[in-house]
Amino acid sequence: AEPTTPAAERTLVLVKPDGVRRGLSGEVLRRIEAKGYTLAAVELKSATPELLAEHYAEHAGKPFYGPLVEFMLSGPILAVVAEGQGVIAGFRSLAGATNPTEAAPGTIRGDLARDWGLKVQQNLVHGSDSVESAEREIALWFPHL
Ligand code: RTP
Ligand code: MG
Repeated sequence: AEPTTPAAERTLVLVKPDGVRRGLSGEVLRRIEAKGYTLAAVELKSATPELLAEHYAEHAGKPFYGPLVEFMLSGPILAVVAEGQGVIAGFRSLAGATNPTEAAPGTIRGDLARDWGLKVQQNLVHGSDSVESAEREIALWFPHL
């Protein structure tokens, strides 16, 4: 029998307002495609408090939650569905550590983001952290997909 191909997964990537503002949307898309993943959907969006409350439900009550929501409302966001085998963990590797000062060179955050001394990490991108998160977040940001 033919070897079975692992199922392709999908993940939600967001280029956060700092990334869009700095003109880095194309650079993020370039890195996703250069790695060999496929773009299944790309749309420039404005978040709402309601959408962010659902998207960041796991962080409600944390000290950075208020500043995080304020930051995510500060400008347009590029929402992306990326597809490919292992893309959920693979994009997290491309993104690098949450804290841009600690993110390794070669990663999106390591190469392109820094600590600005603000109340929240402005770290350019979001990537879903599990299959369950990815399905939940894709349904939130792309209800028609
Ligand atoms: P993301 O969800 O955006 O892909 O990032 P992540 O998994 O690496 O980080 P997470 O723990 O889920 O935190 C969500 C976002 O909140 C901001 N944050 N700031 N102490 C801080 O200043 C702080 N901690 C978290 C970041 O924007 C982080 O990406
Ligand atoms: Mg997260």
